[in-house]
Amino acid sequence: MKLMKITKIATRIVNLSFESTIKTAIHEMSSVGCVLLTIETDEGIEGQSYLFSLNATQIHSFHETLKGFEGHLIGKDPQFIEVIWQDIWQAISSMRQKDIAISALSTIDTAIWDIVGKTANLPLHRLFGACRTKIKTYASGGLWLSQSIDSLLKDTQNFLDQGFRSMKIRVGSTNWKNDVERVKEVRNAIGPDIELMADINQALEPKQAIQLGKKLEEYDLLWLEEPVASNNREGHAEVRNSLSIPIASGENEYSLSGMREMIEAKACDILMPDLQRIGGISEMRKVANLAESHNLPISTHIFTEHSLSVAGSVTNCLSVEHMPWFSKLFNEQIYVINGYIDIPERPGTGFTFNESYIKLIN
Ligand code: SMN
Ligand code: MG
Repeated sequence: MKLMKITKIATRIVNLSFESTIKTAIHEMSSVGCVLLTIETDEGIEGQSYLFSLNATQIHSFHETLKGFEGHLIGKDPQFIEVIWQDIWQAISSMRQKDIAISALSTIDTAIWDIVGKTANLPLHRLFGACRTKIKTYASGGLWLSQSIDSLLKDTQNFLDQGFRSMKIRVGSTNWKNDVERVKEVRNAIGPDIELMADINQALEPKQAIQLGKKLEEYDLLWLEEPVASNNREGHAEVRNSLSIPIASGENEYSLSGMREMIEAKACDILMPDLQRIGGISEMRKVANLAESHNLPISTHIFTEHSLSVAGSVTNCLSVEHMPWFSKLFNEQIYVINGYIDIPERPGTGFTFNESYIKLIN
């Protein structure tokens, strides 16, 4: 058995600007700030991954925190990834606000899995035990709350032209009647055979969410997402029990224990782990297994490219969210064919940084 050691971590901050400012019920976004991570080894094999924050909020804190974990990595064998994960987890255990530290841990975990996959010369879903070669996806880079109805309808056509068979609209505005009108227009435009979801982004109180949800029941939504504040688990359960539309939630949960609390509270029908908040590929797979034991599916949140190895190796993954914001960072592109994305067959995560593009924007 050849032993391997981590020799260096390299980080960069890059900013990706949007063409225009976009809104959900609680966000106003014009860019994403990203920290790109490359972990080097004495075998010459590198692992890569990234984290981001909306509008680059606190991006330097994320960056410093990530760099601060270098001492936990140098000289370590990347194949002992569980030990590395637990060691960093231990180091942050006394912090009250763990969000930035867990994001850094997640990014490290995913980059190390990239090394482990490349070392085995296997795509990660095959290393983990593959269950599929392609996964359903839904269009999420559009249908924002800030758009006019005309603009929503243009998005629906663009999505269909790009090969999507499923899409998500943002709702949760101050006037629920506007939300109903927008969902109605979109449903009419796409017809009954295209899947549609709606995301409230935590904006409503349970009673308001139930009022809106009742009106939306006739539009055949695949799910209603984050109806109330993410930490209001009882509120989630109240909405879930009052509506026939399945409830999806969990993008704001950190680590396995956050998801366990969601499950215990019977807060939702579909769990949506976010690779950066949950703790990387390792923890996302644990979440999927925990969810499976409760007969619950997962659908991954953003991080389209880097969530594919999980989607290809856990049977209870329904779909991955397609968010195009980060695609230019990578040499390898994903394609949507009849609503599905192929799980990459390249070793590791299957995605490498496009250095010439990164140089261009830096
Ligand atoms: C979302 C959250 C944050 C930024 C963009 C979109 C949304 C989603 O909650 O699920 O896509
Ligand atoms: Mg959401």
